[in-house]
Amino acid sequence: MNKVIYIINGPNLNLLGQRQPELYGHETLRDVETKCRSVCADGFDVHLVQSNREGQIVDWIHEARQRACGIVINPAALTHTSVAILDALNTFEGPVIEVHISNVHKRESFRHHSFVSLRAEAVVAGLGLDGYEAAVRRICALVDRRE
Ligand code: CA2
Repeated sequence: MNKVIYIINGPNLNLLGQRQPELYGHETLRDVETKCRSVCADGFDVHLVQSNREGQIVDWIHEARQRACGIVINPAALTHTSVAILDALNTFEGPVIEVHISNVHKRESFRHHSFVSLRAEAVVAGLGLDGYEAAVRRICALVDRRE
């Protein structure tokens, strides 16, 4: 059976490819899912989801506890505010990697703090959409190493 990596995306990321391409690129989340699937190691698959609601993201993290071997998460603005997402991630046993499309450290100071970083094995910021692929490759390596 395939080992599934959940790729969870937060508020406004459904607009990828439609607005602010200078900051967030020209590709859509579906493009991200296809590219991530193509870089998975043998025996792995990805499941990409997006919501504008914090509670839905918490629910998907709970679902991942049973169904996923790792989580790649871009919580978007909730990165900087959500203790609920951090608490949910702390109940997940596999590796977690936090992704930001933009370099949050080059932006406003309120984007410099992340609750999710307290749980993440790694943080990728500023690689554009390539950051998702880097995170998926790393999760595959970490999961294979743990087995
Ligand atoms: O750089 C990132 O990936 C962010 O997580 C993006 C968030 C921002 O609040 C974080 O500080 C950094 C914003 C997501 C907005 O997504 C859009 C996508 C396309 C067009 C407009 C917004």
